[in-house]
Order: sequence, then structure tokens, then C-alpha cells
Amino acid sequence: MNTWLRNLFLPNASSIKAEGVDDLFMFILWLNILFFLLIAVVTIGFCIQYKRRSANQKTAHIEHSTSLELTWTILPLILCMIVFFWGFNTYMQAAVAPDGAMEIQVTAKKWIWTFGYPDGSVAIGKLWVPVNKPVRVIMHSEDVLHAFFVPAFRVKADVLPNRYTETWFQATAVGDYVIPCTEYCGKGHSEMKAIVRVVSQQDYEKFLEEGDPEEKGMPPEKLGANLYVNLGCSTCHSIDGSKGQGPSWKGIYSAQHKMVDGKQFNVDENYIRTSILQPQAMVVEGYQGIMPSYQGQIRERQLVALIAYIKSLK
Ligand code: HEC
Ligand SMILES: [Cu+2]
Repeated sequence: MNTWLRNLFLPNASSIKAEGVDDLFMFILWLNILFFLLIAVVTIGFCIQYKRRSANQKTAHIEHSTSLELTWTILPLILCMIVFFWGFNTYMQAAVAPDGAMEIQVTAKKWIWTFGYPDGSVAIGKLWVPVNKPVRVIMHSEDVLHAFFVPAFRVKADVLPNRYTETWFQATAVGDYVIPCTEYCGKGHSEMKAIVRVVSQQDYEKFLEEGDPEEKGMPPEKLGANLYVNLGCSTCHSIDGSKGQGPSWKGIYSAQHKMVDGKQFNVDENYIRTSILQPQAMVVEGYQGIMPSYQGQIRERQLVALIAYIKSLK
């Protein structure tokens, strides 16, 4: 019974925490359904039973009933205590990572997720983790409030500026799972998505050594087109000429662009490179310097791919 209901409206459960969270959720849900039906039936029954039948009919003078009052005090108290201790227990398990868990640093900023691995490498938009290993995520934000949410893992935690928050998970099935930001953080909020890619231990080690295998052997222009979406460039830059938070990329290669400080630049490989690594160094006229720096967060190959992609947008 629980399983079909669960499948009906809860996302797939793919972490060891998910079951505990779902069980409690289902318990509360069924308890609510039960009491809703009970109260509805009694209310309707009383309406019929005690309906006023003649003009001078008087309501019986009842002051109280000790047994009834004890029942409606003690029964809900017991139920509340069950939910409290069950919830507290589940919460503690969900909040405290087991010893020896692998650690991932998560950085949120408008509107991208960045993941730092134990070996010091950094990736944007895609979090690789090995299956069946506990992973502790330590999070902070570089600007406003965001929230890290993996529905399939039943993991959700706020990400705050100026302090670390943490949570953990242990994925039980290989696959891709979305991380939608769940704290409204401005215009690009609905686009602020990343994925958790759960892979075998072997594939994970290979990833640490060689980077994302999907990016290998891909022509730079095509890789650039993927990165445009995966790295979050698409939240601010269009490719069809329409103006967004940032200038469109359509036809910018070899154009002359004027900066807010009056300087003119020819949009070439160096200009694009600097724009990505040190966006504040050259702010295009008519825009604000809100672009995040990608310095140290993307590999040289990715940079070359982005430049190739921008060049191709005639
Ligand atoms: C938060 C919004 C935002 C994101 C995300 C963003 N940019 Fe920008 N970008 C801007 C803004 C605003 C400007 C114009 C001001 C400036 O030059 O800093 C700009 C300017 C640029 C320029 C110069 C464009 C021109 O017309 O001269 C390039 C190239 C560029 N961005 C590349 C990228 C790449 C590549 C990514 C993704 C890896 C990216 N941007 C992500 C906001 C963003
Ligand atoms: Cu957000």
C-alpha cells in the first residue's frame, strides 16, 4: 500500500536516508487521513442527529465529560510524542555524517553550483560521487541564500553566506539526479540547477584522474555549447541576440565593444578569455559587473571550447 502511494507522488528513493524520511512522511500522512475521515464523519453525523427539529427545542445542558477530555488530551499527546521522537531520530541521522565520509565543498553563487573535490579539483554544475559511499557536503554561499536539494536523496539544506552548513548522503543507485536550488535567489533562480552523477568507485577514480569522460574527444565547439548550459552561462547570456543580464553572444566575435570606462576592445580570443577569468577587469558598457569569475574553476580545455563556441555564433 505504502509503496504504490510513494511511487505515485514522491520522487525515486535513491539514498539510504530516503526510506526513513518516507516512512515518517507516510505515517503522518495516514494519520492525517484517518483523523480527517473520523472528524468529517462525526461532524456530518452530529449535524443529522442533533439537528434542530422544532422552534422550542432546547439544547441539552452538558458541562463536561472527564473521560472524553482525557481521551482527546492524552491520545494526541501520545501521537505527537511518537512523531517528535521518530522525527528527531530521523533528523539526527540525516544531519550528522558518519565518520570517514568523503568530503565535498559546495559553493553556491548566482546562479551556479561549484563542487570542490578532496583532491583539490573543482567542477561546476556536475557533482560526481561514488555509489554506496557516504558523502559529506560542506556548503557556503558567495552571495545570497540558496538551498541544496536532491529530491531523490531526500536531502535539503540551506546554503548561507558567511558560514558553513552541512548535510550528507549515501547514494544507492548509479544515475543522474537533479539538484534544483530551492531558495529563491533572484532572476536566475529557476535556472540554478546542477546534477549529482552517481557512478561506480572505478568510474569515480577515473573521473578524478582524467576529468569528465563525456568531454573527452568532443569537438571544442560542441563542448563549448554544452558548457554554455552546464556552467550556467545561459542564465545570463543569450545566443540569439536578445539582451539578458549580460550581452548576447551572437555575432560578438571580432566586433568592437565599448567598456564602462570608455575603453574600446576588439572581441578576440584574449578578450573572451579575460572576460571569463576576470570579468570585472572589462565591464561592457550598459551592463553591471555581476558576472562571476571562473578563474580556477574551469580547465584550459573548457576555456578553449567556450571561446570556440562563441566564435561560431555568427
Ligand atoms: C550572473 C550572470 C552571468 C553569468 C552566469 C555569466 N556571465 Fe558573462 N557577462 C555577464 C555580464 C553582466 C557581462 C557584461 C559585463 C561584463 O563585461 O562584466 C558579461 C560579459 C561577458 C563577456 C563579454 C561579452 C561582450 O559582449 O563583450 C563574455 C565573453 C562572457 N561574459 C562570457 C561568459 C561565460 C563563458 C560564462 C559561463 C562560463 C558567463 N559569461 C557567465 C554576466 C554573466
Ligand atoms: Cu538559488
